[in-house]
Amino acid sequence: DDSLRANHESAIEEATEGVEFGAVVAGETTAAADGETFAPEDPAIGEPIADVARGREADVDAAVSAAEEAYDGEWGEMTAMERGDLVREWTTVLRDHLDELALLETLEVGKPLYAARADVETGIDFFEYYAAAAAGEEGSVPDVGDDSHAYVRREPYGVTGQILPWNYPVLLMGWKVGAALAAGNTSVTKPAEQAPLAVIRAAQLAEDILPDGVLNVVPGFGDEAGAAVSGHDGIRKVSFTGSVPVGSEVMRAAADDVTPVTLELGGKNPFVVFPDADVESAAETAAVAGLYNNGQSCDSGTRLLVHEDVEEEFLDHYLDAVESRTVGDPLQDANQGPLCYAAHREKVEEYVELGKEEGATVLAGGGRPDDAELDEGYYVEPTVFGDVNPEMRIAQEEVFGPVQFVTTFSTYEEAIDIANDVSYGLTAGVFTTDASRAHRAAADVEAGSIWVNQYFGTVPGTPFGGFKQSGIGRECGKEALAEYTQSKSVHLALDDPSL
Ligand code: TXE
Repeated sequence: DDSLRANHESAIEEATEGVEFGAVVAGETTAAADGETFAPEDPAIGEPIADVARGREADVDAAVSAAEEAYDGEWGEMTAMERGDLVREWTTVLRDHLDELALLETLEVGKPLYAARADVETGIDFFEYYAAAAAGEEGSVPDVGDDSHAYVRREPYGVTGQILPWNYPVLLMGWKVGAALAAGNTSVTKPAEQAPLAVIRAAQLAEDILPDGVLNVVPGFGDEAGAAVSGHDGIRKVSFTGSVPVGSEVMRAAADDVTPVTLELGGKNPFVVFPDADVESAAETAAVAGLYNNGQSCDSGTRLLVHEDVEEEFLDHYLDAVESRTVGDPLQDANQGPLCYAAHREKVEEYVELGKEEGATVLAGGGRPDDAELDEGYYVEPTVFGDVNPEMRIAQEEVFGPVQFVTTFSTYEEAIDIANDVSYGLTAGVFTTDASRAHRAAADVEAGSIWVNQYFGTVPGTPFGGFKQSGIGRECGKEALAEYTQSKSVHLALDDPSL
């Protein structure tokens, strides 16, 4: 039997055999304190993958105690170089287990294997980057005159908390936990309830390398384990990626004991094609910008703003690119698998219906793929809307699915106005062969990252984060290390040198 279902069932067996998906606390995998579990689903077949410990407040408390002890112990005494050596040792083991981790992500997120591998590898790259970057930090020595000497130390917070979404589990673990540990903190991480498996497994692979309690993972639901992390008074810094309403809630919970937060809250990102652009290349890039990871990316380029003179040429190439994408079994490396979970597909489908009701025209997709084998999974066709007015809800709200729209502009000012007229400001694409226009647009568009004649270019060295409601603070790059440390100024009086 080589049906999609049979292949997934045997892949689930292969990926989960002999693994206990518990909480990882103090270097050990344990059941939840009350013994309860939950089971994330494989969205390609709508079946549970494995039982996972359902962590709650008591489990987060235990993890915070373990993390405090680790911070007060040998971890707190190590140099950045020593910590980095251990993290790098762990990344060697992670790379040895790349296939296993990628398979888990394919099963829990629904992303194609090739993408899961690429995403997990990127996460591992981030751990390595931070290990090296932290070792290269130098502090500073300001000039304060002859009578005094001053220097600025950067110190870790201690125990830090990370709340992860489901779209890029190990990659975002790399962004957040990588920076936290490299900067000298210990961590308590809460993976998303839809996708905790690869994160738990990655943490287990550190059990013999990192000192106990440095890296803790407590799986569970947002209002249970998640709220216990954001409201915990032993956690001195919280980093969260997810939706705007939950981001505000995390911030409110953290505010009670004035815990600093880094929030990354999604986007509704413009992709602007000026009339002098290489239109064919822009069109092909646009399809990937909107459809990679099924559009379930905070940095998806979903609002295609195209100059009216090149609209026809753009649409020709772009719709070809969209229609040539394969939707199917993620284990067989289709371009797109299912959406991550049932309720999420419902949300995406509601937006597709809303777009139709608001009067937009469906230029591609608009429904579920017509393939009986895919009926059990949470699939949606890549969907493109035309005749969209920028005021419509589908033009303003984050859909987080394979849904893009095309609208035109006639002047530079109009393009910038539309690009900026949303509550988000995470990323933007600018397509032009005019260098001056590229730099001007890069300055005028309100977003934390601008990509010119390319899309998706986040590398470890460049900061990533949002303007406006897309968030607070920055991840990636040295800014992330700064967010995971606090400065301390030290002043020392210099005596008169006479003997
Ligand atoms: O996010 P949630 P969901 C957007 C995207 C998506 C929508 C909903 O538009 O359709 O959010 O997705 C934890 N206290 N993004 O429901 O609920 C939760 O358990 C503490 C954008 O997945 O924000 C999970 O670990 N934590 C995005 C994490 O928060 C809580 C990535 C995210 O869940 C909590 C994902 C609480 N009260 C979704 N409630 C991006 N920025 O890339 C939930 N959580």
